[in-house]
Amino acid sequence: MKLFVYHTPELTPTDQTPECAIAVDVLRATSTMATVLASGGEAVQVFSDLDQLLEVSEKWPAKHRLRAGERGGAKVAGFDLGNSPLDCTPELVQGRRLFISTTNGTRALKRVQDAPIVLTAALINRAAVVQFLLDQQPESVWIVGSGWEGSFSLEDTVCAGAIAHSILQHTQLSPAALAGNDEVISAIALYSQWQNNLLGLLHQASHGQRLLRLECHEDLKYCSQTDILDVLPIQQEPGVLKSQS
Ligand code: 3SL
Repeated sequence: MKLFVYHTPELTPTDQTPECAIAVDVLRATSTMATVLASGGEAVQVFSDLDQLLEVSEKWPAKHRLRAGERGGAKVAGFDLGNSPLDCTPELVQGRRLFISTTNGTRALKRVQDAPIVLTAALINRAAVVQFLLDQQPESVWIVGSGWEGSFSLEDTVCAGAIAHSILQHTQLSPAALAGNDEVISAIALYSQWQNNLLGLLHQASHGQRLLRLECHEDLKYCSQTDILDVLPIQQEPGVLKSQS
């Protein structure tokens, strides 16, 4: 297995596709997706465009759908939810499909949706993702951070590092043997430095600070936890993720 880390969707090569692509948006899209599926949501369907989301979800029975829209960290007017994982309780999401569009996270997923295997990862479901990689041994794996409007995000790269670090712990591989690019080594270094204070790192992150200004402190706390959900969001058809059982 060769692992590649890309800090943003824009940095991924346009002339190649990996066997397995993993989209990461710790704050907060992929944390929300993992939470919805762990809470019994039927599926998560992602859209870059809000109008398209409304059009497609309109064809779905109202009692079986939830519409989540986020722009600039805030809930889009008229949608059921914004992008807080804490709103996705089993009572609310059980048996329903979440139609979601967020500023960066859904864009990252769209960028890699043609890969044969597409997963989403966050710190909260890191162990499930690592277990899948260890079991399936895909030849090439891209971890793609969502970043923020084209630039690097600490929280996505630390999650990439958490995944790589855990793979190294479970295998005999050396960092150099696992790494397909230098970003993997730097992501491992970032995680190694902050692994005991991930909440502290999210407080340093520019998007973490944006969310704190929006009074989302509890979201940061929740998203900074590792391995609390045993759920693997895996793409079933382009843009539709379900939990692999
Ligand atoms: O950019 C995104 O996709 C979001 O996850 C942003 S936010 O955390 O909902 O503000």
